[in-house]
Amino acid sequence: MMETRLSSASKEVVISGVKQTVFIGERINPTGKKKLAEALKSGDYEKIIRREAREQVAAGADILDVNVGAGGVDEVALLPEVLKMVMDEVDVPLCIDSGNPYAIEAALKVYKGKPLINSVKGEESSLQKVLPLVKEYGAAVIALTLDDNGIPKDVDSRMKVVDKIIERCVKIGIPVEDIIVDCLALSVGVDNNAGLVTLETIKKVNEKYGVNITLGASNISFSLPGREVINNAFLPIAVAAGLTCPIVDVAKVRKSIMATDLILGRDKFAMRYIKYFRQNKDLF
Ligand code: THG
Repeated sequence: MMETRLSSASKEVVISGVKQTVFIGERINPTGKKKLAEALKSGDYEKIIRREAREQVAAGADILDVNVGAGGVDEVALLPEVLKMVMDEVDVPLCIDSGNPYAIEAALKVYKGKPLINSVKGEESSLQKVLPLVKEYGAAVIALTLDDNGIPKDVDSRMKVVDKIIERCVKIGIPVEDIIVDCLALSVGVDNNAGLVTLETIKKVNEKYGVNITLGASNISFSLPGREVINNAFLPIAVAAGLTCPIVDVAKVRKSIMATDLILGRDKFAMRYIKYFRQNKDLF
């Protein structure tokens, strides 16, 4: 089992399957958030960004994902500005979330510490643009199990994408422990096999490479009612299969994952769970 080490200006976070699950906070992302999208477009985003950063860390986020991809914004200019603001507000490692390699590079230039780049895909153009940045800046990277043809429906095709990305990383000198694989959750409301394919891919990646594994976990419940209960049913199974650092709305899933870590023998004497319970009785 590999360890991925990420850092902020003064803090290190270690991700590993034998330790507690690491939470990557998803909320600095305009997807489905009209207010944040408008704020990013108008330039009047300081209050909302600082608040989302502060509240997620208070809710237990170990790492924050930062995505400013709203329609009509200049990500190359905006991503480093928002990143600087988040670094000024909280001292946790950040996950630089953009499909634009120029925005990723601009963000890397201002980042203090070792960040996580989100993400590289299995297609040539993405591999050629993103991997040299990962290497040059000594970052870690999320490898998506998809390519030009979209998200493969079956486990073997997703594994082929994983094999390809890992081979290319190793070839240019990126350590395997700095690759975090995203096995991709799709909605079980759209395809009732989607959960099984994701879980099976997680197990295979874990067995074959022992690398850390992430997921945008809330995708599992997209288009369905009562999303929170579905997300909270899915996450523990995925953690048992090998998921080590989900991208989540931390406040909505922390309880279940703390209980999951306890059940999986990752919480000695249940100290962490009990401490959390004592400090947050109102949540139980
Ligand atoms: N894999 C990787 N990165 C990712 C994803 C992934 N980054 C983006 C996304 N998927 C994960 N982040 C989010 C952020 C928001 C939502 C879902 C995933 C979301 N927002 C609510 C909505 O759309 O209804 C808004 C809720 C609110 O207002 O609080 O669902 O898969 N590597």
